[in-house]
Amino acid sequence: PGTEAQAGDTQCEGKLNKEPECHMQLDKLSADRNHTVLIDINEFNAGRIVPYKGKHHWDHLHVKLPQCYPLNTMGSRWAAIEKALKKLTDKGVSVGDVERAIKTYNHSHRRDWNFDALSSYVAQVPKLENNFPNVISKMAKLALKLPELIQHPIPLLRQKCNHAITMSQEQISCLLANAFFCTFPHRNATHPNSEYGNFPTINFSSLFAERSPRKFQKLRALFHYFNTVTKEDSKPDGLVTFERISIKPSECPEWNKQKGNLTSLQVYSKGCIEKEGKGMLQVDFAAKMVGGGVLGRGLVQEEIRFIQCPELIVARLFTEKLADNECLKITGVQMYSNTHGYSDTFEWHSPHTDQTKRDEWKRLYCQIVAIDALRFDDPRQQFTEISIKRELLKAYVGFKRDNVPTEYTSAIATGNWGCGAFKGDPMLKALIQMMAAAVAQRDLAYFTFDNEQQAEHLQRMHKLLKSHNMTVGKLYNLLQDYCKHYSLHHHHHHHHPHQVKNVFDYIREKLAIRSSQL
Ligand code: AR6
Repeated sequence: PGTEAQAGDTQCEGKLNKEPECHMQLDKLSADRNHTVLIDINEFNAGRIVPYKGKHHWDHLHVKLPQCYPLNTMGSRWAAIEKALKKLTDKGVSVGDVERAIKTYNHSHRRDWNFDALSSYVAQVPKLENNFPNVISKMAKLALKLPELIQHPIPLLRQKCNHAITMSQEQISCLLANAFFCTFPHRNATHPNSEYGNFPTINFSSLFAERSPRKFQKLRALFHYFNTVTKEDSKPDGLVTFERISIKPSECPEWNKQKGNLTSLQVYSKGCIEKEGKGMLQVDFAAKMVGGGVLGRGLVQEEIRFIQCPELIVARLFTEKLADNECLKITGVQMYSNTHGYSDTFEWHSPHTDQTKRDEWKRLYCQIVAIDALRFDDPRQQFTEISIKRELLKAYVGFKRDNVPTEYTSAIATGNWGCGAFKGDPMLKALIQMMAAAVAQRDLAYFTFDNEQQAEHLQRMHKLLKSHNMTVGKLYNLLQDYCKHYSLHHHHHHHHPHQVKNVFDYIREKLAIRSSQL
């Protein structure tokens, strides 16, 4: 006994690779032309985290920091910010004081920015949960440390660049405190042709306006984060890396020529990516502008993750809109909050103590990849070669391994990517992710988010495909056949779209015919 289970069992079910177990030791932390490190590496190797010094740049390749704002007739912008924020360190400040402070250096928005949501939060939040004047005072002090904590320019992660930025969690907290107080210059314009029109917003002004239960819950979580990072005994002291990956056309797989077989797939009807997918590469069902509506009304998978792990929000400061061949990978963010519910039922629940271990660079073993699916207003658009290719490429750039052997690479934790707000078909999207994972040679954990029937169907489909030794190329061709079938039948039945066979039924029938012909 036991011999049977051993043979070729490296991919056996239930054995998905996870960090830190599958971790391959990292080289010493170092910076190069593709990796900017905002802390001093020599100091880091001696066990200390100290900001790295450099010369700031005020240009289109770097984040424009408020302390670098060119002197003008109004004097120094940073001096104005310092003066305003210092007032907030007094005892007993109100929302009105915060609003007035922010508007002194955002004078042009003195009429159009409103603080309803923030006022309503302060009026409703239990005193024990948050002592507003106290946390505001600590946040103002933290924000004021910006010139001390960020002494090296932060490159913008622009389209077509492969570049990583590593910084400390303390630096992130300071940047986020500045975002809260809306100090980042040139980041308030809303029209797409403005200087940062291709970037997400970062100043928190949108979060303070238009009260709603969602904003209330978001503010609870964010204040909990700021409370935690400003407390001496809970201040995080590790590093986080943000990496933009952009693949060249020459690196794009030719899908119909892929001879690789599908990798393992474990489907779970219970659990979620962020908890049960711990240690794996966790997919963020992203918007092109990372973080999506986190600073506004949005509150689905991506926004919830950004609220639980607010360090993710800082990516919005420097990550340009993702193109079709790009993703953003984030390593080392901490989870600060436990939450319940989803969308309108979402609630901040309690502080989360993140027990995740850290790697050699003091980053938590937590890796997230932001990939944005296509939004389908008309579901028919997705059953076309062009859409399928686009989604395959997007999933592939997210799943692609670093230069590390498969046995040291974690599995991917994903689910109904692109199938909620973006209205994709869960069956098609699951097949696409299976194909991309196969080319990347990684296993998949798939969370159906309480849908038991879907879990069953998906696991059965995977088993069927495996039993037919289905390759990525053959599956790709089957999908193309399905697209033809779909457009033909959808056309005939456009009043009854449900009469078009779904993609799983189609594949099952095709494979049954093939078997019977053998
Ligand atoms: N774990 C596993 N599955 C989940 C989880 C979770 N934590 N949360 C949700 N699901 P959606 P999209 C399932 O709509 O369609 C945001 O605004 C659940 O079944 O968030 O790609 C972004 O910023 C849900 O219906 O992703 C984008 O703008 C499904 O995953 C946009 O939404 C899809 O979640 C992306 O929309």
